[in-house]
Amino acid sequence: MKIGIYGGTFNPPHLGHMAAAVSAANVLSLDKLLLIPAGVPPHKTMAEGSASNRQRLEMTGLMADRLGLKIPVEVLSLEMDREGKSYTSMTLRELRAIYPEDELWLLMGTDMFLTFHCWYEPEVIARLAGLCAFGRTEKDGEALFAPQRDYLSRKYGARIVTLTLPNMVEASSTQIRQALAQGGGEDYLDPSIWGYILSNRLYGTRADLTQLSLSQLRAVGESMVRAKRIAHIRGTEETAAKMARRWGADETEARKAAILHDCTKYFTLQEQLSTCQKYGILLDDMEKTTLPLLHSKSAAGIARAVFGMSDEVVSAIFWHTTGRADMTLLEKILYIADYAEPTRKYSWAEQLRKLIETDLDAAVLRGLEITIEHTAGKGEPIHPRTLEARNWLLAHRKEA
Ligand code: DGI
Ligand code: FE
Ligand code: FE
Repeated sequence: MKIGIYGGTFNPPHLGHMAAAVSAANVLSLDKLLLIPAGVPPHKTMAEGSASNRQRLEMTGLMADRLGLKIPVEVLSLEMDREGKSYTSMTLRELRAIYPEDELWLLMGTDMFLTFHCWYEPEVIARLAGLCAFGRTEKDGEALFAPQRDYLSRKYGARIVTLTLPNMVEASSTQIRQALAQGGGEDYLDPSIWGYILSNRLYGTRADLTQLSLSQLRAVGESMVRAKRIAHIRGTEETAAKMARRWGADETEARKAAILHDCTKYFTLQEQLSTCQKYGILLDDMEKTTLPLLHSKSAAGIARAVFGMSDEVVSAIFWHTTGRADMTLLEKILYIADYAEPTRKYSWAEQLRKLIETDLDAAVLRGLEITIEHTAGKGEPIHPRTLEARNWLLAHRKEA
């Protein structure tokens, strides 16, 4: 197995790191990638708003998920956990013990590559791993790399691969932190990592979470979920926005409801229950034990208490999984945008996409029926609110 090892302070991880990791994984045909945030001495983390080790670890976890690689990408805390001085040669010795048979490749930027011979125990590093250096800009091409490559391979017998990443974002974490403190920086960051920084008020960002712009709210919401759910959430937002224009609801409110509707989807049962308790949301017995039903409740609690959403938005999120009798316009829009959005590939989704343009109640009714069939098909109990929602529409909806 070929294993890439990418260390850094990741303070914060930015698009340059991500482009480098993806290119190296492809060029080297890696089977696995390890991301290793460096330990930072405590005195260096004292600056106000600086990220803690745990926060850098979490941001690196977001980066791992957002790379979109097909291979496993793991985040290791071994350097952060180490007491005292920490050297790459120590890390490689530990990894060699875990992976005795595998081919290790150490990924590094130009600066690191050019000073490699000054590191602690370069001969140990070169014996345990191949070196993969990537130029940050077109400028650090062959002219810079070639002499060092010859020197290191002669002196240490190092195996070396160098690559230049064209069109790569040229930015350093230091510059990005400065930009963040002045209200910018998002152009250099994956949206989820920008959202994580805003919601944790890192690097002097000082966001008021109840007053976020739509793009900030979107980023913060995305930072709470896995990469694979983001397309669904964006699709739901655009569908809800279109429906709001079509049916006369407030488009911004529809967008906010959609952005947050699944933000707690990956909470564990315990996290769902404690979030609901924290925000005073009462649950019935079925909800307490049915994980898929809980995320709408916990997300509504967070939408209200953390993000200061209006009652209309909170209620749309609260009812988006089961629906209820006599739903508001915004509740209907979110309920059915969730099913009709473009990434839903079921055959019924195409039918719903037509219905949401012509007959809103018929679309919601169809969505409820699909849920009931689907849930019954899995042998799971159907929530009473779902049945009430359907029955209410059967009794009250005006035929189009
Ligand atoms: O969160 P999404 O996947 O985007 O969609 P959603 O919030 O509508 O959740 C769908 C899940 O909820 C799906 O696994 C089915 C489940 N669900 C919806 N209504 C009911 C239900 N599960 C039970 N047991 N009873 C229901 O009435
Ligand atoms: Fe949902
Ligand atoms: Fe959803």
